[in-house]
Amino acid sequence: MTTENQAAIEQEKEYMERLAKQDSYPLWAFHRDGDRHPPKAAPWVWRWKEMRELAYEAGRLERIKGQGYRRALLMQNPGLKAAGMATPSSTKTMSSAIQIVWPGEIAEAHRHTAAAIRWVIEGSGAFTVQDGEQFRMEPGDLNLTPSFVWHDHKNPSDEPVIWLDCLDAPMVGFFDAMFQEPFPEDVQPITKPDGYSNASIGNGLMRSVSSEVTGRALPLNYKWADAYAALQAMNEGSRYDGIIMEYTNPTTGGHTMPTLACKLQQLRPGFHSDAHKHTSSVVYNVAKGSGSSIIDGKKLDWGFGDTFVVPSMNAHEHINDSMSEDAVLFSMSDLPLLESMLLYQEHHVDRQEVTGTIG
Ligand code: GTQ
Ligand code: FE2
Repeated sequence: MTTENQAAIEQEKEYMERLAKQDSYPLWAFHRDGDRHPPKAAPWVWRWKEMRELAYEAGRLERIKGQGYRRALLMQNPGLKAAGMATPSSTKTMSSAIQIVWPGEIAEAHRHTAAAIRWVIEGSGAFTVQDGEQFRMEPGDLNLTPSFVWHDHKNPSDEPVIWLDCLDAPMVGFFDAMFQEPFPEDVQPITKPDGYSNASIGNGLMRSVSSEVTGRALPLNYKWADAYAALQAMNEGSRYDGIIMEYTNPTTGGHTMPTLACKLQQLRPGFHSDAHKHTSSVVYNVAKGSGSSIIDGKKLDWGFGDTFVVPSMNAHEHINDSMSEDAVLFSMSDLPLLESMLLYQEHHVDRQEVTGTIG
């Protein structure tokens, strides 16, 4: 190194110190020292067997009782955890949890700016109450808790009920728009007849002429039998996803909620998808059957109840090896927000060579 270079380096160092005193940083140095590692989510899986056992244990923990909160186990992405992301999240944009509602128990009423979905995995005796209407929740049902809707859960049956919660909380937190408030009572009064919200949208085919189309999501319940029948009746699929349909917002015909898109997809016997990657991140839960996905070159075998994530821009393809049984995946993604920012991109890639495994 010449003395001249050495002098230049010293000079810049001294200059940068003066910039730091002004809370400033030179863009050229930021680009040049390009080995920064932004927190990156890893493709990952949380196994149903383990999460179910841990949920049951949480159900028996005394200390949680009466604390107005939820027996929910957040599934924390190890990539984000390692990078020091403060909120335990499954992807950069979504948090998800396995929640158990113990027999006879209520999860007290509250509301928050973050929107949530519940995807029921096991048990059929629980209800969620949303803005005065109660919804019975059974395995394979999807229930929406849109932003700022009052909600409490209850399980008057004698069997635990377990569901997957998914929230847009990391996105809401990014905007510093996260807040929450408790309802004055443990449970909210039921002020609407059963089926009220579904009736207000003519089961998805009609709209009340007195209602405004606002884009706001309703706290709807989508039944497993209806969603699965829709897939069975469908004959056109995607080369990347097999038979795939979105749970639509019936008032707009668009995405499930303003921030989250929920989909159900069927991999028919023997199906091996093509591979692609996209800017949206996806949380999956296995609804039926078994199979595998190759994500970023690593093979992940999955079966009923497993939750796994495909982070943004990770190449992925899905496989159903069974020649007799179909496989069904429920998924949730941040697609709506990416689309509204014109940031959604999708790219075809070659089918991947397997270089490792996940889980
Ligand atoms: O059930 O209301 O997993 O408020 C995280 C936050 C569940 C809920 C979660 C919540 C809930
Ligand atoms: Fe909540």
